Amino acid sequence: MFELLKEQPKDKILALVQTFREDKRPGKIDLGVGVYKDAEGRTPIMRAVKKAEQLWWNAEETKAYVGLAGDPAFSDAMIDLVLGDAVPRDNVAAVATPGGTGAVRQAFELIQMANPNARVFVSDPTWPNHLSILKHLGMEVVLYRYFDSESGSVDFNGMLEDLGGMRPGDVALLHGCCHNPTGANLTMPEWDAVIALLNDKGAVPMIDIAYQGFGEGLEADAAGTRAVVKGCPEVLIAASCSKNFGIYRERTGILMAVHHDAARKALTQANLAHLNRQNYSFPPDHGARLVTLVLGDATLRADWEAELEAVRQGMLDLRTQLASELQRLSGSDRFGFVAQHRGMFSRLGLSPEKVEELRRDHAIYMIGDSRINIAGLNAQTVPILAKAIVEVGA
Ligand code: PLP
Ligand code: TYF
Repeated sequence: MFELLKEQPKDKILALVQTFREDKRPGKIDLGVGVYKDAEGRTPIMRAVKKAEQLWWNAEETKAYVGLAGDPAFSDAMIDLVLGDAVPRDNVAAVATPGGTGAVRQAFELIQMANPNARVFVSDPTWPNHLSILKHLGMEVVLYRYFDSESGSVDFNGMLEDLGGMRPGDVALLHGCCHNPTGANLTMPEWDAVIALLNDKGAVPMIDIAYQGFGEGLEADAAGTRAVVKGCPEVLIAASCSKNFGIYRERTGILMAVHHDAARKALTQANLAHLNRQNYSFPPDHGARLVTLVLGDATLRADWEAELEAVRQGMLDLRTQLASELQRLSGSDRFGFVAQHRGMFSRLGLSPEKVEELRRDHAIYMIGDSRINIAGLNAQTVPILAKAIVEVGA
């Protein structure tokens, strides 16, 4: 049987992690995978998370199963974090999932169960796993224009034009904030225009929010999602705790399904639990527990928010420094968008050949589409990157 298996396409982001590890050159710079790193290149356990872990080590009395949906207290805390008071709690069905990826996967499966004819409209470009999971599930994908690589900003006219082709019941996958891979995001008036268009078309928004707190701040980063929830009758939201709590390997995420009408919620909730049961029964608990503890304790929460804010500010400073260094060395404003982008990523708009040259001649690793992870830089490596970009003539 096994001989019938076919080779599968590699995850280019994870493949780059391996190539970087094998590179023996001192001073090599990793701007690849989207993992936060501090100025020393470490991915620290956040203080409040560590504290919650210590508290829980003492308090935990059993490892017996939780429920199929995970602990309802986790759902309550996350719904509050992501949606605030945009919608009554009673209108939201939710299940814990293994990471944001688990939530994305369950959302696509739910769409397929509800409406096998739904097409999923996906930004061009998007996180590669969106496309590979949709392909794996055999779902129809339609790309919508999103990024203008000349200006480094959102091609909003193109986006609206392409979303204009949606049919009732189609799904529009939107990044809640900190678009991966481009770093270019919608303004509030643009969110409002998308909401109006989706309602006009009878299409359903699905929001993937994996970087809340990394862009403009916890509240501002959720503003687009909250506007959608207020403005559209039905919304799916896949949220990840990997980045903003720094608990990548604990696999912590949540899928929310927002209803206009609370009476409809029970059926969706039962379907979400059913989906969890078919795929892995119970979602992981440890990371969800830490998140619940941190969000539920005023002191831990304040410390977490402060540390997250420092992380965000650090990335903003690196953006400003990189944009001005590129301006200084190239004498042009071409890369000014780096300071306007938000989140961990910016797509620089370099050709694959230039990306390869940077790797070969300068030991600087970025994804082939010229996406950089800003957090892979520090004050010392920003000038090195800027000089190399100018040197390869990008
Ligand atoms: N969605 C996007 C756009 C992402 O960049 C990520 C990244 O890690 C995720 C979802 C989910 O991550 P995880 O499954 O590690 O929570
Ligand atoms: O885009 C990124 O780099 C992050 C991390 O299969 C990631 O989202 C990368 C690849 C992958 C899962 C997560």
